[in-house]
Amino acid sequence: PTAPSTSPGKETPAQKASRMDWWTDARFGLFIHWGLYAVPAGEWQGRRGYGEWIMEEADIPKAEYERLAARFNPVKYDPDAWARAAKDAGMKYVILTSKHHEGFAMWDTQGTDYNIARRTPYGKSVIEPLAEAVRRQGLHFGVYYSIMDWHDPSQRESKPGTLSPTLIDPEQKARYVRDMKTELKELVERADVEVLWFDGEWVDWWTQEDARDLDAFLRGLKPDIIINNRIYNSREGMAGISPAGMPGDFHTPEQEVPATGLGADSYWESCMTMNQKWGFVNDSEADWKSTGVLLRHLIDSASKGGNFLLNVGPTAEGEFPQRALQRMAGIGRWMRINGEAIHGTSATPLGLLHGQAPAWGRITRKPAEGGAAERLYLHVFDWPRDNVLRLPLAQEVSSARLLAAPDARIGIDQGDGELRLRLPAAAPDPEVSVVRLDLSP
Ligand code: H79
Repeated sequence: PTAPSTSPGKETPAQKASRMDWWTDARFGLFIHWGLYAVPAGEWQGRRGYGEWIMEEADIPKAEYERLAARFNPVKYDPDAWARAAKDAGMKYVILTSKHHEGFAMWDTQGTDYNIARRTPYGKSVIEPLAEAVRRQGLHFGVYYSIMDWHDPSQRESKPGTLSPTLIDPEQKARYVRDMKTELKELVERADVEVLWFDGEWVDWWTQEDARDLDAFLRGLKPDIIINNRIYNSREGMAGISPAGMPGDFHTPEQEVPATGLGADSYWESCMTMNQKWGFVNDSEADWKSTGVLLRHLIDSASKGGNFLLNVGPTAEGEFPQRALQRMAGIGRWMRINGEAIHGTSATPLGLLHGQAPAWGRITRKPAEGGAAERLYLHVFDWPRDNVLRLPLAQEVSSARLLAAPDARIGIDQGDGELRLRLPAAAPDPEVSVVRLDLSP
């Protein structure tokens, strides 16, 4: 169970639920990792296999890395096209990297002159334009922000294998934290940021007191802001789970969907790449997950009560890679027919009996609302060989419909605490077919 996000006593679980309402309903968002690392695109001095960690992993000196800025000129950047792609994929929010571990700010900030407006031929911010485009599509907007900064003078030159740079000097740290606040305040105010997605918090100098102070500062700026758990240095591994009682609005499993979810009272979001890296890299089709695999991760997350944040790494010219667009379009085709089985749904105990998801697929649920019956959505990953889907359900079913084939006949047998659905001989959807069950009150 997750503790209330703000200081205990300031917000009840119901108040938190109401603040988190749009985010919980959304279930599906777009992550965008965009920074100077898109220029080398994963390759340095003839060696490949790097990603957005290239500065650290290829041990590039600050002065040399800075020169990438002169080559960052996203003349093809079309924020409306990005926002439309997100909307068409069925995503409800977008999180853009404002500043990754490399320390390069993607907006025109007073906090550091190491920013896109000052150092690149492009010469202007990319953040506010995306925030505006995203809102024109009716979506929500947030930013990623790294606490660790490989460029700032407060933090030593990167060394290979150094995940945790140590501060040189306490005065430098005080100045750095002031600059962080300047930057975050600008972002919240200029882009009306709804989610702050922190990362790089594991460095040894980032204390709980620092985090509490920043947390209070941000919530003071915007009381209904949503902040991930990584504002606090408390993560237990890549599973992204903070201990109970740790403030932060949601847990952040990275590159995985928790096998059994994280419990009914907890908020979480699994973030995942389509390929092997978060930033843009020159790679090949073999490095990419298929549309079907990504779709199943989205459904899996929703069925366990969590969100799915799917990442794209745009090129330094400002375009989403074709492979990313193809996958987003494929998921979007599925979502246009089956989106009601994702958006606004929650987990059901039936979907994780004895901690096990059904062998044939996943289940999401919508409570009875405004005259509508309680609904269960059966996401059939593997079509049953005998065309009969069995469910341990005693509650009476008033209708069963395939979202991809509303006119197809489904036979309903119920008895002995079991529901048996006689399905058509073939799955109507090549990826995942969804059966909508209306339950009698
Ligand atoms: O921005 C993307 C990546 O660049 C960044 N997070 C996503 C969203 C990231 N990916 N990998 N890492 C960061 C590696 C971090 C690994 C560790 Fe740790 C940091 C291992 C030990 C310290 C955090 C704390 C994870 C385990 C304990």
